[in-house]
Amino acid sequence: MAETTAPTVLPRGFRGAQEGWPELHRIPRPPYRVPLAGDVIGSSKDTPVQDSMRLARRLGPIFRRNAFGKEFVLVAGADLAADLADEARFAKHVGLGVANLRQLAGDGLFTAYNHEPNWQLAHDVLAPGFSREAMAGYHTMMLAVAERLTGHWDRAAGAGRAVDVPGDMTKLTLETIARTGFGHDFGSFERSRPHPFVTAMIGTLDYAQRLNAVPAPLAPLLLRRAGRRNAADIGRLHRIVDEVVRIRRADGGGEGDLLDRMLDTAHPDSGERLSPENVRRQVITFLIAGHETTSGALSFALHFLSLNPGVADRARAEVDRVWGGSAAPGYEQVAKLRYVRRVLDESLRLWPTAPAYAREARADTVLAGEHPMRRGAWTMVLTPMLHRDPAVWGPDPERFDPDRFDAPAVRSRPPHTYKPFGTGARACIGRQFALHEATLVLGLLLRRYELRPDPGYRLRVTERLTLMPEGLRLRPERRPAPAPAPAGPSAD
Ligand code: MNH
Repeated sequence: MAETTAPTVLPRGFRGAQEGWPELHRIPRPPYRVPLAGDVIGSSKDTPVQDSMRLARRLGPIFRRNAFGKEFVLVAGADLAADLADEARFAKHVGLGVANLRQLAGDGLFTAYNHEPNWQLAHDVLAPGFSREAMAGYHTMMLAVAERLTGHWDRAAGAGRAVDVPGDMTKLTLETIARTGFGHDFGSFERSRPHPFVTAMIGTLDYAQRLNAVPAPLAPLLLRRAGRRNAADIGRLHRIVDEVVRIRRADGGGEGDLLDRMLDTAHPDSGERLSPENVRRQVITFLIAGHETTSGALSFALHFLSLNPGVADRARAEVDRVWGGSAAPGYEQVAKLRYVRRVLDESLRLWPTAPAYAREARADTVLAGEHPMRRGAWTMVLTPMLHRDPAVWGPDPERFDPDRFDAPAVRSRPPHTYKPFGTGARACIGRQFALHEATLVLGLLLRRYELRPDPGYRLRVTERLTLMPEGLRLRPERRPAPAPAPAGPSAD
């Protein structure tokens, strides 16, 4: 079948692989292609990642897909992903889903093109907000938000009710980033329905994903209603963040949190500050990036804990041993939960909640010595398949096993085989924040509850650029409080 040609109107940031990959024909593709529509057989607009995972299983470590003449290359194998991690030859590519978010977040930190000056400016101004000292400062607020969650779960446990795990984790992580980063309280736990910020955010993430499933030139036509709803969602998000900023300005400053950095902090060298327009983009970026993926990570981890009682017992024993009966574990006591952290690492291996990242060639190069790429050509790393490459993870990569992350096992693996937070200069700035928050919360929940699965639940993963275990419910049961910590130095 003849290759379809690229449409003449491309969304910004999209370059078809037809131009950038001179030996594209050597890269496997699905056997059945529909003229114009492309590889639509057996694929759904709602599950692009899981469809790509199926294709990877059939086609191997590198393959291509075509939708409406948009041809792109996906990488699922560890050797190829390791080569793409070479920052001298490759950089972040803002394409597909990420490019579709530029309507919302423009040159905010996540969606900025590498060449946009506001990336480096915002990166340098905001990075100290993720230093160790800054993180230690967030800890008490994180604990306070977690107590709202346990209050809610205590009531459910008392009534023998199941809890809505993704819904509750979203309340928790949104409140956490809003309070620590912006001194703002969205009142999520007092609401019976999600905060309008969350509803509008889900709308825009979903729309950004759907934009990939229609031919670009026809998007305004085919998605007219959805496009109008998306514009309304963006307007709603803008109004919410403008209010957060207005309150801060009226208060005359906060206590040196992320928002203070965005508003008042000059670049250490150039003295430059973020413009009001850019501040708005950063606030939206951090409120979304700062909670949606952490919520998914916690939800998947709780799912796996509920299905693996042996793992849960071991993790719980660690929490009891390290934290004892201390009502409020200190900052330092969180990083000591080594096994709980491995549970999280292993959950993010199987279901990395930001499931792909794109890389582009800085100059003409040959990927892994085999696939020539022209300058600007790009590919997507399909993280869930990178994390299942049997050459790295062994013959049974689907098995949930936190011991894959004990120190000797990690040392025995080649570098660049585990990438839930992306790679290089544009990797996640909030990684330590997310890991601290999630480890703390898992520790608190394990210590307080047994997590009973809903016997009828089968994992279904929803996609809205990010991944989430759809409809996951658990039945928390209070367990007796552990004995107070023994006096004197502990064995840990
Ligand atoms: Mn986060 C970039 C995953 C938590 C803020 N994040 C990325 C990337 C991945 C990612 C992958 C790289 C994307 C790309 O290459 O296109 N992030 C995660 C995951 C979690 C997460 C799996 C939780 C688990 N992220 C957080 C938190 C914050 C945050 C928490 C903020 C408090 N992330 C960002 C920002 C970027 C980013 C900002 C963009 C960084 C840059 O480009 O400089």
